[in-house]
Amino acid sequence: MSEHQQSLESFWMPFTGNRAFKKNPRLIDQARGMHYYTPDGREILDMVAGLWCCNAGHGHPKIVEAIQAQAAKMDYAPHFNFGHPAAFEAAEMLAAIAPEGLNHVFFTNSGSESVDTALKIALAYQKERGQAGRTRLIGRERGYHGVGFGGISVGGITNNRMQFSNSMIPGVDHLPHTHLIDRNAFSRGLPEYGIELADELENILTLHHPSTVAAVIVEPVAGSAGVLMPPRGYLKRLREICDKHDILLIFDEVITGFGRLGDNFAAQAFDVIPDIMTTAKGLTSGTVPMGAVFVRDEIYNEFMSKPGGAIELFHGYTYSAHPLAVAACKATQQVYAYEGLFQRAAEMAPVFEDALHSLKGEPNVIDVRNFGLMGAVELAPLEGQPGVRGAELIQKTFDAGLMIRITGDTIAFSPPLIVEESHIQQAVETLRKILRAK
Ligand code: PXG
Repeated sequence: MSEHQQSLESFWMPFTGNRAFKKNPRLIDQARGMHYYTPDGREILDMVAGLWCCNAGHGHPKIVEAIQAQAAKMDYAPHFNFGHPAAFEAAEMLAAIAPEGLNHVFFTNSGSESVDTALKIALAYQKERGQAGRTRLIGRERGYHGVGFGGISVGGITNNRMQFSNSMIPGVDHLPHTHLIDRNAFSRGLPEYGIELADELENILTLHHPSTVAAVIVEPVAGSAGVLMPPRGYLKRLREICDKHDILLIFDEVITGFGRLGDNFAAQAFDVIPDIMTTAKGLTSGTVPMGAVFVRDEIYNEFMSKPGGAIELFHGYTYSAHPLAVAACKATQQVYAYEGLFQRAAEMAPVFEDALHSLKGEPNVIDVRNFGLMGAVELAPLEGQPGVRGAELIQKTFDAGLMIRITGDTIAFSPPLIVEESHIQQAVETLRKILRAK
């Protein structure tokens, strides 16, 4: 074994074919603006914002400065029974851009922790308000809610579940996914067909009785499973059904939050307000791990209404509102606001849409879909070998100076919100060339 191969062996890489990667590593060690750089200095255009997270672009000087200054001032602060003023300021800043009524923020360190926190708050809330029988949770096929046991239980990606026996949390059902490629292929923006898929919720509720259900959790736009759009009217219909049966609606906005769809959150972009909202990623533009769960006033107040000063929620993390994350969060939110990046995403969305849809008709392209600065190009799988075509593309695009995200045979795009038209054209033309070269 060469020295080079040996040095990669200790790190068990997440969600990666370790053996294939370590035979042919794709290493990056610098990032600035829209680009990553390989150790030998090759420039890679980042069309996924790292992993859907670096919305302000890489190495923003204001965010870097804030993290450096905080590291020097106070390394760590416990938030069990003590408090760091900046954490309260960060929560207040977030409440100010949140959908109406979601004014309380619980800090975590990742999307997975945000999801588990949201599910626990939902269950505890039902108990607090005297509805202890509401224990069931409803997710959706092809949903991704991180990798905690709660998240994989409500999630609907088979591979992420089946390796772990039946150790899911009990009492979970799933709505059907919304990817109707036969009817909606090449939709621009929200697809026309499929609102009736929301009505499946009524059927699940009939089966178990609505009084047994605590919450429904969905991604407003499913990200990991290949950028699956909600059909027009679908999210509103889910909201109506939840309201009718007094069930909490949780939006997992880990990807869709912080400008990705051209508004603060998907809740605002789609004008459907959930009761709980999970976030991470863009919260700090990916610079320091952090998540935040936004909670509606009524839920928070239910916990706070009990007499006495005892602990209201038996939940929290050593690193909830870690000072470095808080500093990164505050600086990131300031950058988003001062630079108008969410607005910028909305302005670039039509350019992005036209560019992606220009790939219609290229070899093996069976769908193109987009909303805001989130998009996907789906390829026909190789006969009997789903995922192979997609996997090959990771290497081919990287060799051509482009970073994309692949799920199966679907190529996902979610560029930093600072993306310019020239970057979009470069990405699409690089991909077009690769698709044609066969
Ligand atoms: N919810 C959603 C909607 C996500 O997209 C998580 C929760 C979990 O977040 P953490 O921070 O625990 O990873 C995510 C994460 C991909 C990909 O392949 C997507 C995510 C993570 C890794 C890969 O598209 N999203």
